[in-house]
Amino acid sequence: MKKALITGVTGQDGSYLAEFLLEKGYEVHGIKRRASLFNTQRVDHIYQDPHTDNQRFVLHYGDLTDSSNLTRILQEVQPDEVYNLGAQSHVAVSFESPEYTADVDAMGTLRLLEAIRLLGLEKKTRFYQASTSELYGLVQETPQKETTPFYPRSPYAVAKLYAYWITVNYREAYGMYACNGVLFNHESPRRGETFVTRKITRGLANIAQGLESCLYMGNLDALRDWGHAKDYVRMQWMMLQQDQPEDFVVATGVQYSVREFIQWSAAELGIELRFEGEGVDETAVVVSVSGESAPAVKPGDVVVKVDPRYFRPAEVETLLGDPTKAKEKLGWVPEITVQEMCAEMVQEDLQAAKRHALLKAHGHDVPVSVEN
Ligand code: NDP
Ligand code: GDR
Repeated sequence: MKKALITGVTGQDGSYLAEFLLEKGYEVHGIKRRASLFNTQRVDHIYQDPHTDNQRFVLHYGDLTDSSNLTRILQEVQPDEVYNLGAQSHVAVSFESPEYTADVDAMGTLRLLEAIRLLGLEKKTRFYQASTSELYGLVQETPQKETTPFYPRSPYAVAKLYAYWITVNYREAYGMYACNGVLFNHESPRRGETFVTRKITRGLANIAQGLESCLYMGNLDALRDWGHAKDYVRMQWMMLQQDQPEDFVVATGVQYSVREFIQWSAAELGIELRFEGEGVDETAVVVSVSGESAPAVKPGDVVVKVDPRYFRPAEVETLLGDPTKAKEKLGWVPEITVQEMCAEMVQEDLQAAKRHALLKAHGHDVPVSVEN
């Protein structure tokens, strides 16, 4: 039985990858951080009691800032494959916490690679690094492919640039099977609440149910190539099953704006929106409402406003990936369209908002967290 170790197992991708590898028959080990509240919601459904026989999903406490603990876990598990998905992954937050972001995202990658090497696992353990389209930043070529030059635009992207190159370096210097997946944005109902897609689907679902009144957004003109996390974790695994390690761009090859994602999400709730005004004065106004999903909304309501606090000190305006290499060499094609994904996310957030609204109607006024 193959063994995999996943850093960031409690995150969006970590949870889908753990499910995927369990289905493939792997023994899956994940590193979770100690937190004052439970932070395992995304993997609770696959949790296995350590007191049962044949446990195939095992969680270890650990942190990418602590090499002694990474070394101990690697020594204990002796994994065939390591997926380094753990990161301070929020671009805007990286401007607030640049040093921590570098420690986790850049140095954390080095700590893992070095631990593999020092333990003598460099010929046994295959390594996947969660690299990112943010490396392209101020884009030098469109669409972006494996050979496109990088121009990172945030402390997050600069940290990930180090991680990208240290992964290449360990491959070239020590013959490790180590590779980078340069993944474009990928989302799902499990996406963190403060990334733009989930902020939109959750915010509009809450507004539809009367739990919030307005969604405050940053740059509506940003263009992204969005895919579904389920499709993208499959590719993470495929990259570690080749004869030779290589880096791959993973993308859909289609881009849309944040404004379009807002329109689709509203439409899924039966709300037709019109964008009015320009720049910081731009708003989205309700034109009409149909169906049962949005009882709290009426024509003329302003449901989206721009708030400059969500602008970034340096923005990545446009990203569009070219997944040709992934298609031709690995036969990878995304199966879920961005519109299908958006509908799935809205429906899940709507169910949650309805439950919340029901509690509220019965006097249980649980506050809605709108921090973003
Ligand atoms: P999430 O933010 O959902 O998950 C990040 C994970 O990293 C969480 O499990 C988090 O733990 C963990 N983590 C954070 N800090 C540390 C630390 N100091 N030590 C150990 N673990 C830590 O990200 P995604 O699942 O969306 O992304 C997975 C990876 O892919 C990340 O590296 C991200 O940068 C990268 N990426 C993501 C893309 C996307 O569109 N989703 C695109 C390209 C790259 P906790 O749950 O406790 O917070
Ligand atoms: P990104 O994702 O920065 O691309 O990083 P995010 O969803 O945060 O932003 C995408 C674009 O939307 C614009 N935007 C807003 N973003 C947020 N979060 N909140 C807003 O209110 C808002 N309004 C507009 C942003 O300015 C940006 O242009 C994600 C992360 O998952 C990274 O870890 C990963 O590496 C990259 O995707 C690929």
